[in-house]
Amino acid sequence: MSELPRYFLGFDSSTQSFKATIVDEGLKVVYERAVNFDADLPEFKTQGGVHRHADGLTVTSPTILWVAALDLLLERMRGDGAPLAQVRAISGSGQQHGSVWLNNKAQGALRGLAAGRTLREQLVGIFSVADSPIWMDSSTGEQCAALEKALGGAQRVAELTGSRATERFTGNQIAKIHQTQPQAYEATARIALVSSFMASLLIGDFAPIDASDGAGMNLMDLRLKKWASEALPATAPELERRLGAIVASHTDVGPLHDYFVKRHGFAANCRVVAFSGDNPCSLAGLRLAEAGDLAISLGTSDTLFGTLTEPKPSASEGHMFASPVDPDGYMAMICRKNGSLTREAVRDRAAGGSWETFNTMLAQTPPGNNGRIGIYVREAEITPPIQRTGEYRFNGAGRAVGSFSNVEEVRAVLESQFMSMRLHGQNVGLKPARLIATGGASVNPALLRVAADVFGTPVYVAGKADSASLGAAYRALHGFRCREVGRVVPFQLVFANATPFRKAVDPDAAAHGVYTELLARFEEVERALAGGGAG
Ligand code: 5FX
Repeated sequence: MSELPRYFLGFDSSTQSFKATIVDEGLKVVYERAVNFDADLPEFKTQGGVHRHADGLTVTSPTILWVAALDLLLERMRGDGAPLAQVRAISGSGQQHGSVWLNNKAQGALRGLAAGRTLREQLVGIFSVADSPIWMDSSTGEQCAALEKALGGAQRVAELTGSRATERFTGNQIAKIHQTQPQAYEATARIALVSSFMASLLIGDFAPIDASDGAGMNLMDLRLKKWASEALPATAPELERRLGAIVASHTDVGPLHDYFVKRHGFAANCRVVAFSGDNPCSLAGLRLAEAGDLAISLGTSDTLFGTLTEPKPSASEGHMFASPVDPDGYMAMICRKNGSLTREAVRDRAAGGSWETFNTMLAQTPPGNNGRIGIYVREAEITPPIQRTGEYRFNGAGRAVGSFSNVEEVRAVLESQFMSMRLHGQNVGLKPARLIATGGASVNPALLRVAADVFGTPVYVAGKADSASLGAAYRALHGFRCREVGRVVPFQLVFANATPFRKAVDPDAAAHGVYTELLARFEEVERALAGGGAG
């Protein structure tokens, strides 16, 4: 009797959508599908998956939206005939830092899920805070200052947790909720991350937080991978019992709940592997194994990341996380908030909303834009921290100017994004030998050309733009293998036979030289803005 193929499913609960990718044991993608929050679940009235609040700093998403999206996506998958009954393990990715606030009815409701009713109907009453603060929130400046004061400064917080106190990081969001909604905090039995919450739905119980996503909270001792005993009381009282355990990212967290077997047609022996953050999952999906392999993810936020054997925490920028694929390793990352939405705003204004026109216009100016530098802060920026939104332009002589021509503008936005990533990546120990591009914007060759020239390295593209859900599927396979043999299997063995990435573009040495020369002036301009000055 021939055995049926075994499949591995990765979910990605991202800012704007919920996606699924299924791979076979040879890592071939056999199925993909997505639900878009704004378009497919319009009753939640999100824009780009989120609600922006009137203060301009607070950003949340209705938590029940993610619950509804899981059932909707699974219904679509079943309708498509996706091989759900042959999925042997599921893992997932969640937008980092977002928190889910569960009350004392939550665990019972999760355990008792009945297949005859939707998740949304059964779980609508389990939240102590209905709207999850997400990574775009920058409203916790006060709480960050208090944490740094309590722990002995920014460098000390970075040494302990991997990052200085950071506004979107979950611990500071927890401190804010404790201070502003004390009754809701009191009524909270468990605080989950988006990642561990989605895993909780699947196992029908509270799922642990994995060490890689746990590092994005300012609460975990980065080296010990345990809750940092000094950080917890400086954040909120009786926090440890509300956070549950931290596990290594490859850990099997339990069997799939019967709800999904009965309602959606999974097999009863399907396992769930700890979910992790979207950037950690992308690191897995992009198979970043060699030092010098850096990923550049071009999405709602732009991130640059790679693996390190020793963390180099910095008080001024970037983040160190635990590796999602090696319990002894680390990953370094920088995150820019002004990514796709900022590029698109310039495209809409200067190139009539068309990428084709944008690319044609880009070819009309030389690399370096004749010394022009533009810094576009549509949203308060994370790297470097620039709170004041606005657009800042400087001519070749370094003087502030009010505007650029349209062709100069399209080049300026890309060059400043990539120069900023080069500069700050270098500051956190990321030394590029090649870049692997992913995310929605990685399909644009003109954009990759600018990246290659700025960094001076070839740029490869992952076949699929969506590396987070793919990485989650790889991690499902990795966790499944580790459980099968009862020890940690090197992640490299999981992808040993996968098709290599395609090289999209080689750098042009002359153009790279122009950017290297421009970088010192770019750094000065950026530093002045981050320090509160403006053009
Ligand atoms: C990383 O620190 C971030 O805040 C973002 O990249 C989110 O993870 C996007 F989901």
